[in-house]
Amino acid sequence: MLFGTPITENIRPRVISHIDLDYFYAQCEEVRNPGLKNRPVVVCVYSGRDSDSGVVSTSNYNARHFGVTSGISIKLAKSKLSRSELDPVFLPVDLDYYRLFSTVAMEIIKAMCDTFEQVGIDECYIDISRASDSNFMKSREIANHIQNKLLSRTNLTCSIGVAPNKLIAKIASNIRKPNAITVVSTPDVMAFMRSCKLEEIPGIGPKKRTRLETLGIRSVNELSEIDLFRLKEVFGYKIASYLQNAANGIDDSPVNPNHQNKQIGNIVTLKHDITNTEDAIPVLMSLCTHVYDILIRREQSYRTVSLILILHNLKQVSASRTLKLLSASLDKLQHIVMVLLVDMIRVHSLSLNEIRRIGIALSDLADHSGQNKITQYFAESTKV
Ligand code: DCP
Ligand code: CA
Ligand code: CA
Repeated sequence: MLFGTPITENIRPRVISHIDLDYFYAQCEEVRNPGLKNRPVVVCVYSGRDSDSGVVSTSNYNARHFGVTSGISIKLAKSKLSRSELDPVFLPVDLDYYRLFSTVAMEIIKAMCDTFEQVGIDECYIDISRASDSNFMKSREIANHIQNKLLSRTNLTCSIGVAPNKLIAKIASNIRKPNAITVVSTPDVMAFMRSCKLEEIPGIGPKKRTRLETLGIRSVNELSEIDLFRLKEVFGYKIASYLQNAANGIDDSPVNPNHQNKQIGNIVTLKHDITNTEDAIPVLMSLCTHVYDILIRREQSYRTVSLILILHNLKQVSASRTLKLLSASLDKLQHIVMVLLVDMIRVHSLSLNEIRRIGIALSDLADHSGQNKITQYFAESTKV
C-alpha cells in the first residue's frame, strides 16, 4: 500500500467520494415549501409535553447562524432565534418524507457509479477509481457532475469529499459546507490531516478527546507520533490502532456495496411519566415488536441489544448485552430489554420518572440463513 493510498483492482490507486446531503431534514422542508428558504428553519423532535418541549433535530444555515444546532432544546433554540428578524419556523420531524427523499437521492447517485455504499439516511461512499482513472482533477469533475445532477433532479445540495480513502473523504466532505467539493489528493494527505482538529476524525468525541488529553495529545500530529503501546494501554488494541492510522490518513477499507445499516433501532417519547417498571412494559414491548418486524423482514438475526434512555435533562444513558451466538427470538429480545432496564436503573441510580424517551437498537446483525437455531440462546456479557 502506498502511504494512505490503498490499491483498487490490484493496480489502480483508489479514489473515493463521500457525499453528504446538506442540513438534510431542514433542506427537505425547504424543498417542500420554498418560501422557507430565507427564514431560519428548525426541525424539532417534540416530546408532546408542552408546546415547545423537545430537542432540535437539525436546522438550516440561517438558523445555525444564531447558534441553533442539533441536540439543543427547542426552548433554547427559540431564545437564540428571538434575536432574528427573519421570522423563524419550527417544524416537527417528518421521517417518512425524509426517507423517501433519501431513497430518491441515493438512487440518483447509485445510477451514476460502479460501486456505491449508503452509510446513513443522507450519506454514501462511491468508489470512482475507474471512472476518474485515478485522476484527482477528473474526480473533481465527477463530483461536480453529481452535485449538479442531484440539484436538478431533487433541488437538494450536498457536500462532497474526494480522497484516496474513505476516512479522508468523510472528513473532507464535512470540512466546508454547504454545497462544497473538497479534494484531497495523495500528496496532500499528511498536510490535510495535520490541518484537521482531533474531533474532525470520525469516532473522536468529547470523551475520547479528554482521554487523549490525559496522554498529552492535543493535535492530530501528536496523535500520529505517540508511541502505539501507550495508546493501547488507554484505548485497547483495536481503537488505538484505528486512532493512530486515522491520524496518519491511513484507511484501507473498501467501498462495500453489500453494506446494510448495521443497526435496527427505534425510539419513542413517553407521553406521561412512568413511575414503576410495570408502566414501562407496554412501551418496551411495542419497541421490541417494531424492531423485530424489521429484523424478520430483512431475514436477519441479532447478537447485541442496546437500550437507550434519554432523561428529562436530555442526558443519555445506555447499556447493551451481547449474546454469544446470534438470535432471532422475540421472547429473548423482550427479556433482555427488561433486564437491561432494571440493571440501568440500579447502576445509574435512576428514578423511572426521570425518563423522557426510550430507544432500543439491535446490532451485530447477520443474515438469517444458515443459522443453527438450537444454539442461539446463550448470553455472554452485559455492559452497563
Ligand atoms: N439528525 C438528528 N439528530 C442529530 C443529528 C442528526 O436528528 N443529533 C438527523 C437530522 C439531520 C440528519 O440526521 O438532517 C443528517 O445528519 P447530519 O449530521 O448529516 O446533519 P445535517 O444533514 O442536518 O447537517 P450538515 O449540513 O452539517 O450535514
Ligand atoms: Ca448531512
Ligand atoms: Ca450525514
